[in-house]
Amino acid sequence: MPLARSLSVTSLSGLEEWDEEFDLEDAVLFEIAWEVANKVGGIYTVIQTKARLTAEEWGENYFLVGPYVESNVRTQVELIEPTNPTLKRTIDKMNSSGCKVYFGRWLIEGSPYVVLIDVGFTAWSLDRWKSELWELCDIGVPWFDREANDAVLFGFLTAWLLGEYAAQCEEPPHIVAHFHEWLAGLGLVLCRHRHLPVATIFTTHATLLGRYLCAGNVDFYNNLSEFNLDKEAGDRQIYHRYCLERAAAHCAHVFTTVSHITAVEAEHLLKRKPDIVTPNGLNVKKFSAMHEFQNLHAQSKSRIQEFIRGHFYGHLDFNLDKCLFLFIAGRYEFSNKGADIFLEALARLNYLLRVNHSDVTVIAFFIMPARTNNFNVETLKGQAVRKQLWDTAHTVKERFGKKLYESLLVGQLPDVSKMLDKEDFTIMKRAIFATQRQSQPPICTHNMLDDGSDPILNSVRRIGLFNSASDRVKIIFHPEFLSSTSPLLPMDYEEFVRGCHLGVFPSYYEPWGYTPAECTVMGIPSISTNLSGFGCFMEEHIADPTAYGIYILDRRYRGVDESCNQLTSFLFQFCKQSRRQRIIQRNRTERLSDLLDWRYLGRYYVAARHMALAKAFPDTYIYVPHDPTSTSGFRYPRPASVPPSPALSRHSSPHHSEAEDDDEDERYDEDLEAEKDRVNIRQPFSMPFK
Ligand code: U2F
Ligand code: UDP
Ligand code: G6P
Repeated sequence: MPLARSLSVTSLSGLEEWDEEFDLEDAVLFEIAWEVANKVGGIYTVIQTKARLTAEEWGENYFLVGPYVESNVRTQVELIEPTNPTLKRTIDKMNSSGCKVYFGRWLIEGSPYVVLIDVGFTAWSLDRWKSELWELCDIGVPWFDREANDAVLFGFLTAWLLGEYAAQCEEPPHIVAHFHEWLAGLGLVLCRHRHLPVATIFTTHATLLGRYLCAGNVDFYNNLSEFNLDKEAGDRQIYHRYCLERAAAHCAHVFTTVSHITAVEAEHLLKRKPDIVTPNGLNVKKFSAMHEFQNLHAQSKSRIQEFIRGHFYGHLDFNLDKCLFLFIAGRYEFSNKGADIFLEALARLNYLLRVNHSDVTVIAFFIMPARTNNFNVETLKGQAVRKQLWDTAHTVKERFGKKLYESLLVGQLPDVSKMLDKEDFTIMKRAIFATQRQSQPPICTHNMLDDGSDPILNSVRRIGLFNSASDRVKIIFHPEFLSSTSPLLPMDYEEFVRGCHLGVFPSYYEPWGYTPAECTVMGIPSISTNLSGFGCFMEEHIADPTAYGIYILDRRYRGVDESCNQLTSFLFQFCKQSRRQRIIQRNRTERLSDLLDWRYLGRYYVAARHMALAKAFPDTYIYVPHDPTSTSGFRYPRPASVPPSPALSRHSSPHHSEAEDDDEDERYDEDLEAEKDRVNIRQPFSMPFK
């Protein structure tokens, strides 16, 4: 996701550079994924955000290879003639042999070149290629698995492309081909089988079996070494996909995955230990003004508040200024993403807030796409009513203003009792009557197709959080990804995240987890877990993650109920923070951005490529592994300044006013905090961890 910020950073504070002595002049890099210019999930974010850095390194010799999808090409790609003569010959040759291969620039940061292959155009070869695959490695792909059929076509076509490119080169080429995920993996297997002069890398972003097993309520991590893999894959009808994935992992010169936790999983489920972990980064740009992201929070928050005014019309019996917005977002995998324990924790939080007579109201958003039949009338009506009240207030204001003006024109102070006449009152009463409502504000914004069996709705029914007046926790389920063109909540996802107070991602299965990482670079605190790649990565690099607004839930060594209690306690602690403390915490969270920047994390991809080149072309390249102590990179020490926890926090100004939102005071405090913490971060690398 492009994270719009204004001024780019040129250096990463305190980060040691890796000194690479690799001459890549005559090498070319192909990066192959089904999600090149084609948004399906998290891999798109990886490729799209990393493109600028990789394009900077490889220049004209970097080509992304993906599927041709007309609707995507129309909006994201500028088709051009191939710039590289060898590639031009390759594409021409393929196109004259019954393929449809396009070349263009992907219109994203870094404008990388893309080679897009129309797999449907070559579908006539499917049966032939499937039988070749069977002859080659006994993998039989059933006709009804459309995705696997696409994987076969895409695999044979990418291997064709690479083979043709190698054949068209005048000098023996040095090609690196980096394949992502099982859908692209067959191309790699074929490259090795055909002995192409290609250094191959395979990155898995999750294992197929891991995802399936976890979704089925299995005690996954305690049984990693016990599973009968062939049987488990067969039972789930993914045996052929599993074979493709495992074959790619084993054939690759270099095998990588996105986190240490997925590395362990891959070792057991794919039977190969990854050679290197390549964590996912983001394209971070810094604002020139330090507080800009705080201002953006305030702006986006007020837009969410507007939506809430409409959604809760007739039931606005809580103080919007004391309202905290929490959210969970991502693929709708109810238990893998931890939506189950989030709901349970919300029920417990509701109880705690009530018995403690808290004046805070929590609104928890669930943004997870499900099958729907568009927005429901009740939610649309809410926004219409809000708009009508706004218009009414505006009309009365105009009439009031006119009378005031006329009175001033004749040199008289207005008679306040006559400023509003009968008609004004009628207009206003009518508007108020329109806001009467018999029902509670809806939980779900859409008409669900599977309402009766939907896991979120069923949990809400069970825990009884129905947005009633006495509840301190309200729930809004938006079963569609956000869009700025929505008639209901016209905000894109990035704006929405900025306006929230806390992202909650208590995943059980999460190889990396972009959502909490995105929160971090926007300065929004988040809850993740020690079963997510992101959570483990942050734990490794930060001495006291909680102080930086990175709450890491223990789902590894605790039972579900205990994890749920811990989550409730995180949420309750968060609700007890004052505005001042939240602002300080956001500043700290944002300061971690460099850690998640591709300019730092890109080095692991660089190392993987060098490793692969050295393995494939040992006469030309030598790979010297880095000293692990010098690759540990960032270490964020415990902030020396006041921790933003209500119990421990004290006011740093002796003449502090109790008014929470005294912005002057806030600025002073946060600047002081920032300065103290910055001084600490400057002495990073040898800090003992914890
Ligand atoms: C891993 O995530 P994946 O991208 O492999 O997950 P998928 O199941 O392939 O796709 C999930 C995405 O599907 C999209 C949505 C999700 O991000 O954008 N989607 C949608 O557009 N419409 C729908 O109705 C439902 C879903 C891994 F699991 C993560 O932890 C990693 O962060 C990621 C990148 O490495 O790879
Ligand atoms: N996302 C989005 N729109 C939304 C909600 C989420 O584009 O309304 C994106 C989010 O920015 C993130 C991705 O969906 O990049 C989810 O990625 P993550 O790695 O968290 O999980 P995945 O779904 O890939 O397993
Ligand atoms: C930002 C703004 C402040 C505002 C605050 C609200 O920091 O710059 O002006 O008071 O957000 O914070 P809150 O956590 O209450 O949304």
